[in-house]
Amino acid sequence: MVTVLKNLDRQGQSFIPTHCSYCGMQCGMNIRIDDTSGKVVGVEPRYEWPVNQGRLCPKGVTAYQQVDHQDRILRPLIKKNGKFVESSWEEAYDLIEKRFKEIQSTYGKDALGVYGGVSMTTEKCYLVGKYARVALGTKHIDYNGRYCMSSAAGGFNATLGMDRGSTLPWPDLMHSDCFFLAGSNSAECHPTSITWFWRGRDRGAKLIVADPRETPTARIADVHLDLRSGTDSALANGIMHLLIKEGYTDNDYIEKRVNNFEELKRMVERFTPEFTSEITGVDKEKIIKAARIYGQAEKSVVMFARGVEQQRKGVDNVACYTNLALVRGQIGKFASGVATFTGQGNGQGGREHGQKADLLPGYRKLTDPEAVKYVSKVWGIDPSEMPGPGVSAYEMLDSINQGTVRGMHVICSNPVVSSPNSQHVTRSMEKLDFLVVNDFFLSETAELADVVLPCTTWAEDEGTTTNTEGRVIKINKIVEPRGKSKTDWKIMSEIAERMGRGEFFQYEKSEDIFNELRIASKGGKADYYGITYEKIEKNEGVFWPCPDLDHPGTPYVYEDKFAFPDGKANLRVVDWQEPGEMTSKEYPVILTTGRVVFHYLSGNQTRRIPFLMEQCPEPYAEMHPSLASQYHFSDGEVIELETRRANMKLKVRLTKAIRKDTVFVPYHWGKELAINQLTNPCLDPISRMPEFKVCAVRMRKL
Ligand SMILES: Nc1nc2c(c(=O)[nH]1)N[C@H]1C(S)=C(S)[C@@H](COP(=O)(O)OP(=O)(O)OC[C@H]3O[C@@H](n4cnc5c(=O)[nH]c(N)nc54)[C@H](O)[C@@H]3O)O[C@H]1N2
Ligand SMILES: Nc1nc2c(c(=O)[nH]1)N[C@H]1C(S)=C(S)[C@@H](COP(=O)(O)OP(=O)(O)OC[C@H]3O[C@@H](n4cnc5c(=O)[nH]c(N)nc54)[C@H](O)[C@@H]3O)O[C@H]1N2
Ligand code: SF4
Ligand SMILES: [Mo]
Repeated sequence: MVTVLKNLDRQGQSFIPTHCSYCGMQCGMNIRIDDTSGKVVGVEPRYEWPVNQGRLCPKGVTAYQQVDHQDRILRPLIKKNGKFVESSWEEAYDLIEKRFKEIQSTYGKDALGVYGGVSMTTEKCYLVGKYARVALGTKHIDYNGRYCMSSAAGGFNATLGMDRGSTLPWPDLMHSDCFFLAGSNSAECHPTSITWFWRGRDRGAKLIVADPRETPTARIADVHLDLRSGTDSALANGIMHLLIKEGYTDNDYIEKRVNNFEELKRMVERFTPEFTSEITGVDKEKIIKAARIYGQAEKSVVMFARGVEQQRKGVDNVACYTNLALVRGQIGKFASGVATFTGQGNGQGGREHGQKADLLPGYRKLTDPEAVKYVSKVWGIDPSEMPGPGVSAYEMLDSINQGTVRGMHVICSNPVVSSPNSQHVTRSMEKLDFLVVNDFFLSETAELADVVLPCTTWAEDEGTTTNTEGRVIKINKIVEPRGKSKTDWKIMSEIAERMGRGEFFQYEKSEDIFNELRIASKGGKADYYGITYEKIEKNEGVFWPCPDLDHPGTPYVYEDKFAFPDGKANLRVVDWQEPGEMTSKEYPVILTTGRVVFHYLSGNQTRRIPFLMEQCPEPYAEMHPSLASQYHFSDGEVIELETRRANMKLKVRLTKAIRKDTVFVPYHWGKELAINQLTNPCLDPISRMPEFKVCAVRMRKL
C-alpha cells in the first residue's frame, strides 16, 4: 500500500512517504534510501502534506540520521558484574521471565510497574496499557505524557467535556484574525506551525504572546505579555474581566451553549487591570491592549503549551484560557477555537488508549464498571481480572522508596533525566530489584537497567499516530529492523508469552493491533472504529471521533454541542493561586525550564546528531544583564544554581529577552547537566503534572 517513489531527483535512490519522529506537528516527509546499500540516506519535506506543506525544522531534517547511527543498540544487553554484555533474545527473556515472576510471587502483581511513552505509534501505546494490565496484571502503569499533556487533558475535560487537543484543523489558522499564544514557544518547539501565523499576519491578523521570555515567537508579537512564571490564571482572569467590562462577550452563544457565566463574572470582578498587573508583573496598558485585540477579532484562536500547563495549577490555567474562547463564542467554527500544542509526536494518540494510570482505550475510565466490562470483553479477560487505577508517573517512581514497586519496565522514556527532582528519582530507580528498558540508544535510564532490549526506530515499523490537530495519520515502514532489534509490540507480545498470557497477544502485524484498538475504542470518546489504514492513506488522515466506516471523521469538534450530557460547556471558575514555591529572601530568583530548537526532550536522540550538537552543545542559565550585574556575573561564566533540592553548575548566558527576576535553563541534558536536579516535584492536584515551569532558586559566584 505504501507508495515507493523512484528517481525523483537522484538516480539509485527511493523515497518513502512518512512523518517526522519528533514533535506533535508530525510533518510529512519522504525518507530517502540508497537502493544499493539499503541505508537511510536523507529526507525531503512533503509538499502535498497539509500541515507542513514542504517545511521541516532542524530536528526534522536530521531525524533520519538515527536509523543507521553508530550508537544504535543492536542486540539485547544484560548487566553482568556492573557491565553490559550482549546476549540473545532467549537469554534476555529467560532472565526477565524469572525475575518478573519472582517479584510478583513474593510481593504481588502490583510490584511491577510499567512506564510508557508517546514517541511510539498508537498501536504500541495501546499495547503498553494492555501489556501492563493483561500480561503483567499490574495496576502500576503510567507514561511520560503525564509530564506533558496531562494538564491540557484535565483543563479540556473540565471545560469542554473531552480531551482533543485542537478544536479545528490547523491549515484553518491562516484565516484567523487573532492568535493568542500562551506559554508556547512555537517558533522553536513547533517551528513549522509558524507559517500559519505568518500567513494570518499577511492578512492583518494580530498576535498576542504570553511568556516570561521574549522568545523568537514573542519577538513577532503585536503584544508581548511578559508575565511572571506561575501567574497565568491571574492573567487570563484579568483579560476575562476586560472582555466582560468592555462588552466583548458573545451573549447569545453564552446563553445557548455555556454554563457558569454569572459565577465567573462575579469572580473576575476583582481582576482589574491594576490588580492583574500587580500579580503578573505585566504592564497594565499591555493587558488592556491584548484584551481589546482579542475581544475585537471576529475569528480568534487561543493556543497554549507547557508554559501554562506544567504548573501546580496547570489544569486551572488551561481552563482559564479556554474560558476566554468560550465567552467569545469561538469554539466549534471555522478558523477559530482553542488548541494546545501537542508535545511528542504521538502525544495525542498515545494518551487516548489506555497508557494512563486511570484510563482504558477510547478514554474509557477504569473507575466505570461498564467500561471495564466492555474492554475486558474485547481483550477476552474476565472483568474481575482488570487491575484498578494506578498512580501517576512521578508518584510511581517515588513509590519505589516505599517498596510498593520493585521491578519496572520502561518503554520509550528517559525518566531519570525528564522527571523533576531527578537526583531523588535516580536514587529511587537504583533501588529497583529489577529494571528493563526498551530503547534504541543507551539513555541515562537504560544505563541503570538490568536488561536493555533493543527496539526499532520509527522508520522500521508501520503504524498510526495522531497529530496535534487530532488527525490520525500513518507512519510507514522505511527499512527492515536494524541488527537484532525488534518492534516494541513484538517485544511486549513475546514477554506476555513468557508470562503465560501469550494467547491475548497474537498479532502478526501492526494493523492487527489497530483493528483490535478500533473495537476497544468503539463507543468511547476517542472513537477510532471508523478509521482504517486504507482510509487514512486515501484522505490525508482522518480526524477522530470517527464512529463508523462511512463516517468522514470530525475536523471540527463541538460544532453543535460540547461533550457533556447537557451539551453545554462549563466555564471553570478559578481564582489565582500561588505556585508551589514562591521566591523568598533565601531563594530570590524564579527558575523556569524548557526547550531549544536544536534538541528534543531528554536529549537522548538529539545529543547524538552532530549538526544539532554543533549548534547547541550544552545547557546554560539564561538571564537578564541587570540580574547578572547584581551578582557580578559575566557572560559565559560558570556559576552555581541551587534550589531546596540540589545545586549544579551552569554557564551564564546573558540576554535582554527575559524578565529581570527569572532564569531559564533548557532541560535536554542528563546527570550533572540535568536542570531537573533542581526542579520542584510539586504536582497539580487533578492532572498530577509536576511544576517544571516555576521554582525558587538562588545563585552564587564560584
Ligand atoms: N525543539 C524542540 N521542540 C519540541 C520539543 C523539544 O524538546 N525541542 N519537545 C516537544 C514536546 S514533548 C513539547 S511538550 C513541546 C513543548 O513546547 P513549548 O511548551 O512551547 O516549550 P517550552 O520551552 O517547554 O515552554 C514554552 C514557553 O513557556 C514559557 N514559560 C515559562 N513559564 C511560564 C509561565 O508561567 N507562563 C507562561 N505563559 N509561559 C511560561 C517559557 O519561557 C517557554 O518559552 O515541544 C515539542 N517540540
Ligand atoms: N525540567 C523540565 N523537565 C521536563 C519538561 C520541561 O519542560 N522541563 N518537559 C516534560 C515533557 S513535556 C516531556 S514530553 C518529558 C519527556 O521525557 P522523556 O520521555 O524522558 O524524554 P525522551 O527523550 O523523549 O525519552 C524517550 C526515550 O525513548 C526512546 N525512544 C524513542 N522512540 C522510541 C520507541 O519507539 N520505542 C522505545 N522503546 N523507545 C523510544 C528515546 O531514545 C529516549 O531515550 O520530559 C518532561 N520533563
Ligand atoms: S516541526 Fe516537529 S514534526 Fe515538524 S520537522 Fe520539526 S520536529 Fe519534526
Ligand atoms: Mo512533552
